[in-house]
Amino acid sequence: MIKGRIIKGIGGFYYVVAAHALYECRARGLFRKEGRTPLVGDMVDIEPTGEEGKAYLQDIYERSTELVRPAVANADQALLVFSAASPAVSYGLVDRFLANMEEQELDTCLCITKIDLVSEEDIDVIREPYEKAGYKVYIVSNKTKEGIDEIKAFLKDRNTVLSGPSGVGKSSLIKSIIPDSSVEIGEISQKIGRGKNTTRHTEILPIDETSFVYDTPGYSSIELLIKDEAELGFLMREFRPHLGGCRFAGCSHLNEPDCIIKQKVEEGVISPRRYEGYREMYLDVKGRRKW
Ligand SMILES: Nc1nc2c(ncn2[C@@H]2O[C@H](COP(=O)(O)OP(=O)(O)OP(=O)(O)O)[C@@H](O)[C@H]2O)c(=O)[nH]1
Ligand SMILES: [Zn+2]
Repeated sequence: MIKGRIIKGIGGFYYVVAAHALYECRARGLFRKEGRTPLVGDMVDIEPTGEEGKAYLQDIYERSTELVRPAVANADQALLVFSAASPAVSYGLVDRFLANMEEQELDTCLCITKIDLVSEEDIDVIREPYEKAGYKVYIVSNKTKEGIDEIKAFLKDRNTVLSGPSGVGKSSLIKSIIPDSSVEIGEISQKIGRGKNTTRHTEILPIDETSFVYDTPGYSSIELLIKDEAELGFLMREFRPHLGGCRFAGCSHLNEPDCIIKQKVEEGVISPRRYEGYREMYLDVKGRRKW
């Protein structure tokens, strides 16, 4: 028996790196009976079958974290990647991703790519709402390599989920960090300005012995994990210190009088952009619940 890590799962096979070798593994039938599903990121015991590069997945170690979206184990932080331009920032997607990460209690930082395509003023406009909310925002260019060293430092000795919409430069970022990695870089389709979704499966890539990135597929929409819109305020980092300060206990922060959140937006403490994101998510969750 050897201990390893699941780095990829495709079509019923799990790819496990153990003792510096890659094994294609089938999970033993018992997992299904026990209702356990191996996840990318799981530390596992495998038993080589005797055939070269093949093994059986025998046991899964206890997970330090378990995410639903993306479905991975043992990640300890996330980096949300989005581009300053081409494609333009989808603020709605950023807010949704952050809300899901807050719900799953995974610490998240932001990374704005393609800063070589816009002015410094443009970058400040994009990053400000998130810095105000309390998020660390990195800015990088995969072209000039500006900001890459800071990302390397952020990734050092951690298991980091790399996530973001299609075409924002996640694969390029990995190439900037690990120049000899084999990830594919898709050409943006000029007509629709969107990526080709080159990455289709989550895959763990090693940066060094103790630093790993979880490269996840790009997306064009995100479903919120929460089912009750009343919880949404708690997922907004910058709302939290003020919650409880509204006149009404169940304040939705949308139309009620004497709402501390709306007051903080007016005072410039909370960014109007983030408040708008909150409003959209609130109405979305509420609308879904009716069905
Ligand atoms: N100018 C500029 N172009 C970039 C930068 N980063 C990536 N690109 C380009 O953007 C396009 C998409 O890059 P990818 O790295 O494939 O994007 P991705 O996020 O991995 O895309 P998916 O696999 O679809 O999720 C490619 O044509 C890259 O050359 C950057 O910092 N500056
Ligand atoms: Zn309120």
